[in-house]
Amino acid sequence: MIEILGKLNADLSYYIPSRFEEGYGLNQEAIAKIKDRGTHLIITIDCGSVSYDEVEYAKELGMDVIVTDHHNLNDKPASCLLINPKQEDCPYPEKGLSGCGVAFKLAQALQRKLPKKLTKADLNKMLDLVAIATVGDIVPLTGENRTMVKYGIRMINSGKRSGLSMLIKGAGLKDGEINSENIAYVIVPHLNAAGRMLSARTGVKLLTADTEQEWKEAADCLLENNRERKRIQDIAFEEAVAQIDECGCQERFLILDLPNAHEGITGIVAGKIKDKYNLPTIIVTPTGENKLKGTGRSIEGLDLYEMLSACSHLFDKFGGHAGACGFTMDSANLQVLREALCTSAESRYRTDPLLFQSRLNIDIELEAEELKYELISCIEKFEPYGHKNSKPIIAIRGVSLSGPCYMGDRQQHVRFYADGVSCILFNRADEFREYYEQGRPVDIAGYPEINRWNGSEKIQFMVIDLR
Ligand SMILES: [Mn+2]
Repeated sequence: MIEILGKLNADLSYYIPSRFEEGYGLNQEAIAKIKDRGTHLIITIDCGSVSYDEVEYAKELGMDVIVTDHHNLNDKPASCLLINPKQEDCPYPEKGLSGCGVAFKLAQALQRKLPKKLTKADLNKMLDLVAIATVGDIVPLTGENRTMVKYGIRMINSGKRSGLSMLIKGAGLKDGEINSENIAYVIVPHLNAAGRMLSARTGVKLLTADTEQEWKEAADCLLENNRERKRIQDIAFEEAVAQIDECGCQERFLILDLPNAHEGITGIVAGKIKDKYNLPTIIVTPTGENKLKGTGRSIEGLDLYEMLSACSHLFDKFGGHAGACGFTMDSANLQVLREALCTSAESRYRTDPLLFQSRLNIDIELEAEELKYELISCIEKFEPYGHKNSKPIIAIRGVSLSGPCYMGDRQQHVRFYADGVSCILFNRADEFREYYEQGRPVDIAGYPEINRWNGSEKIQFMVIDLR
């Protein structure tokens, strides 16, 4: 919006609410500050659609408000120009747009009205940002989102946004060869970590500045900050694992007390612990006097929001959805909450023990000799992969493995052959050692890739699991 409206000579400034002090939505203090800057019109992006009172306040102060958003309307909608495909009477067919995707729709509408001032090329140049935001907002990579991400990745790879290119190179990725996984696991975390640890404005500077000096400063700042984020996140993760190992408990719900963890990373750590143990996980940290802040992540099929709703009397505030929740409460209530959630998870376990078993969804079974270039290039046509459009997982049953070759500084990776197909398994080499050393037939699951190296091309199968 800053770039698009900037082309219309608009007199602009932007405001990003601090996730710690303000939360994500509109708030009165922010609106008052924005008014003091001499603002006449506020356009919100991805800040929710139900800030009725806040929008009324802005109107009282004499400002107009346009809300662009993609969240569910679970309360009284703001009474102003509201652009959100999830509104009941909105005919727009793509309901899964990201917050940025909706802003892009506004940009497209402006371009149609003002074709002399804004060109379609101006819009296309924005698609790199739409791609990053669409992947980062974890909306389905299907329909229009997938199309925008596909062309947005081409825009990223054109290298035209120099600040972004600097970040890409600084993070050790190959400029010009970025895919959706690189966006999800490298680019987004760098931008995201700035909002978690310092200020989201650094990311905006990287993407909108126009001097070499500013790009470099922003890129260096994001790289350094992300290293720091990773460092404290790893410490918190180790602490959490130690806590679980120490208590040796058999609970079906993990509630971990990490008093030293930075609140910007507890959500990520809760997610990693949930993945490691396949159990719903909440991490609590102290906040203010005798108060706790909790962040939870749940496994598929277990609705965390519903479980916390049953304990709502224990919280000062709580919110979220099936997979992720947050709350604040009196420290004194922690023990009661722990017992309630463990009891509830235990009863779910008794009725459905499989719920707590990690599962791998196989899309298709093939024979080893069916892994051909034609098949692989066919599978590539479904890219970019991501949320709700995951890479197809192939199972090959009853293959014998041979020729293991260990790699990595701790020999944690392994290459081997499965009925003549070259395979690679990352990080879990040790876990399956007997499989490739005994030659007994096993089932493998993963996906084929074309390994391009020194001008030659070879098919290799990326193994993600064996049995
Ligand atoms: Mn959003």
